[in-house]
Amino acid sequence: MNRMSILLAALAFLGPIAVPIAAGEGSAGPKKIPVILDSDIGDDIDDTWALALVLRSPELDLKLFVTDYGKREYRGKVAARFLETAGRTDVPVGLGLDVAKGEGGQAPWVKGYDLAKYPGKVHQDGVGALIDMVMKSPEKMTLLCVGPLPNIEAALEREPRIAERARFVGMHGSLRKGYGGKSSPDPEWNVKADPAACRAALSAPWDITITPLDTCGLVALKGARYARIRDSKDPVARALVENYRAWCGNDPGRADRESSILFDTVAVYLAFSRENLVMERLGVRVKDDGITAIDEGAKKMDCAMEWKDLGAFEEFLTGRLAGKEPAK
Ligand SMILES: [Ca+2]
Repeated sequence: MNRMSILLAALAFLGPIAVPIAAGEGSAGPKKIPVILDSDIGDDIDDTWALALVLRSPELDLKLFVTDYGKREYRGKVAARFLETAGRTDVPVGLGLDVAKGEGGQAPWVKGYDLAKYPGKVHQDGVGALIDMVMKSPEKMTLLCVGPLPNIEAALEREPRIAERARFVGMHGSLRKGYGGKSSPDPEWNVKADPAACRAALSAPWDITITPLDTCGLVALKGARYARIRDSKDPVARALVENYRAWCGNDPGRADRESSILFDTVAVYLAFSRENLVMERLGVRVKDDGITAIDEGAKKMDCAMEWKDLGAFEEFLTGRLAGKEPAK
């Protein structure tokens, strides 16, 4: 062996140890995927689980968090305090469109938190920050959207070229199944809350991947899996459980037993993997009543329609969120 071949052999030997490997199909290799998370965090608790999963997924590089669907100060505080707890104040927080006022179930967790003191950047024009981030990114940006979509409609109007420079991954719709695995579709909340905005996002000329209720509506952690997260000492897991306890409000026992339905976590997973999912390429039309109809004449998108192994996904999610394995 000459010196070069010894070196190559050594690298080949060290490779799996020294180089982080991105897991799952759909990832291009060890390079991280740049993502912007557009979320209605602070209403249903699953957005907080989704943010935790983004922060605990080495495949993803969170570039910006943007609050969507109003309540911008409140949602901004939940995101900022969560990022601060996770040691990720490098992530800017953008405040999205002011389409609704108020707070939600996680208000006790941010009582007294001053958004102006967030050590990272806070953008008052979150839609503008999103557009800038997409337009200036050297690589195609992933817009990870887990709420109603007023920001995305506004961003497409202000700068249509974002559709050439980003792909859309979202938790939207209900195609063959409804809430709780029901055998007919429902108007899914993220669509029904603003059907016109959803139609704008799901007809823009970008690549689209969605998890409708057909798959995301079935994910919940119970028993030993949930207990690993509930009892974890990991700071992100602890912040997650604190938020969940606040959100459970007058049913505190629920946070001891099990998670709620974790819809949005499936969109995060789809940003880097499809391994456990059966994907179909379908035309999807957004109707005014919030129904998303399969329509071969409509814009085609990759839809996660069934689980190959839901248990394997729940185990994966638990491992990511519980942090280090507890000592046996
Ligand atoms: Ca959401």
